[in-house]
Amino acid sequence: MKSMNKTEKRINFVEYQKRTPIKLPPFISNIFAEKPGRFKQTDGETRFFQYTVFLMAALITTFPFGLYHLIYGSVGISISIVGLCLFLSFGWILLYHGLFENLVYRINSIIFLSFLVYLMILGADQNSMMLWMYLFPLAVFYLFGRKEGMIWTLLMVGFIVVFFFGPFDMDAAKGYSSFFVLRFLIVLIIISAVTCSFERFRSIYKNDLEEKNLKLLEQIHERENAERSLTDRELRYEAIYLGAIEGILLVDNYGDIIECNPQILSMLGYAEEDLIGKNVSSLVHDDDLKIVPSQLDQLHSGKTIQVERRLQTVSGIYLLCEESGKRLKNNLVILLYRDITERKIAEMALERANQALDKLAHIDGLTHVANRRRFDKVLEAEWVRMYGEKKCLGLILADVDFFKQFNDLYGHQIGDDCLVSIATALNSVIHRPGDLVARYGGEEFVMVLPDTNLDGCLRIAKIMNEKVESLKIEHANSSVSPFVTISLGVAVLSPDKKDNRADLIGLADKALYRAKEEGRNRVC
Ligand code: GH3
Ligand code: MG
Ligand code: MG
Repeated sequence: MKSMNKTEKRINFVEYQKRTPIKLPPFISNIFAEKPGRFKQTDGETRFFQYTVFLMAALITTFPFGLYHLIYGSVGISISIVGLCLFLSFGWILLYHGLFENLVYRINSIIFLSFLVYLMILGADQNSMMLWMYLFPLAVFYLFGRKEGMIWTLLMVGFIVVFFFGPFDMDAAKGYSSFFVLRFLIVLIIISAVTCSFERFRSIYKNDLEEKNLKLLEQIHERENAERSLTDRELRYEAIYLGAIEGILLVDNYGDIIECNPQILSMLGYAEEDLIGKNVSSLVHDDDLKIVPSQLDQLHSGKTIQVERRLQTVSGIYLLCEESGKRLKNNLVILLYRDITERKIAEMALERANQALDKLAHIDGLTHVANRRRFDKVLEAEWVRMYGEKKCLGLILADVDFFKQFNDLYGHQIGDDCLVSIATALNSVIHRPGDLVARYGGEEFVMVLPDTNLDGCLRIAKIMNEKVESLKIEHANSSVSPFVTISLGVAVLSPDKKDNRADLIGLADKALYRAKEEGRNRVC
């Protein structure tokens, strides 16, 4: 088998120790154990304060006593007393650095108890009388320590009682008078009471102080939070203000500009110092101010506004802007300007396109009079209007005579030109805004004549008939005239229902049919 080398052996020993630590009896191991919380009846800070008080008291009462012995009495006593003082001071240094706290307190307890025993054995001579004084600060110290201190103090009291009044009849005890012992016990009790109440007062005061501290900390924390959120908000506002695509003006009661953002400067071309102090109305086009005067009064009354404004740039040209505003605190008004010039141009182009589209949708492509679709709409609207106004609505249907033959003879192109000429002629006859000429289909036209009685309609139809013939468009294949002619059917109705306008078309169609039957180129 391979033998272990030195390091391995040492490691094994450490391992062994870890597994089986040296077991001491509990009352010994407890003394050396660094158990946190054994003295936790008061906190470390208080105990340190107690120890300091005790040390001061001990040094004041015992140290001079030790020096006295060094000069006049026994060297042994003086060395032990001075040594004890040094030991106490050393303990204080350890506590000051937070070292071996429990050990220091516990060794002290043992030493003082032994001292007490030693004192008893010394008997009642003058020296030991002085050493008794030493026990007072000890009591003070332990009573500060509350529960644990109480135990030690009771032990001490018990020891004294047994020593003096017990059944042992010890020689050492005989030297003290009962008065001295009683006096000692009474002083001990008084000191206990005083220190206990002092400690209580101290803890109340401390709690109060801690509470105040806590409140103060909370206030500081709240203030810090508020400040942080304020700076956050300021940053956000700044970001909005600087990064906005709108030009922003901050104006006062009179409309004088007191603040502006970079966007408005680049929109108008002004330098900041030139814009600040100007009145906002001086930037707006005069005509716009005439249409919508300055909104400041409205804004100050708390309303929000939105108007279109032309703003003059530094070079004199105008930007079309959308102005919106709102009153802020401190009588200030924020005005936002969005440049809508391009949007407006696009809108206008769109409107024009829409109008063109609308025209296309309602105009006949060949003759440029209204188309069938428009006719339907107008007829519907006028029918309802006449129904409401209890007036009559006239309708004329016109059809080109022998147009098939015209096409056959002259060709469709000439036919189309002929239709355009007829449409223009028909259109030239009507003058009232409500009248309409529309291409009904093929070579048929229709005229809507609101608020026109039968006589009026017949007269217009007659004029149309004559006007077309007077165009003198040659038609060699017509059997009624050497020129192109039209036949017209007239109908007039006073609408009695809202939706029976088809009757009117039917009547006009019948009249047109009769005109054709009766020989064409006429009005029926
Ligand atoms: P009438 O009405 O007198 O009875 O005879 P007509 O020859 O006009 O008869 P019909 O209504 O049957 O003929 C319509 C003709 O109109 C048919 C077609 O050749 C011609 N027409 C219809 N629409 C157009 C058009 O847009 N352009 C041209 N050039 N001709 C058209
Ligand atoms: Mg026809
Ligand atoms: Mg015809």
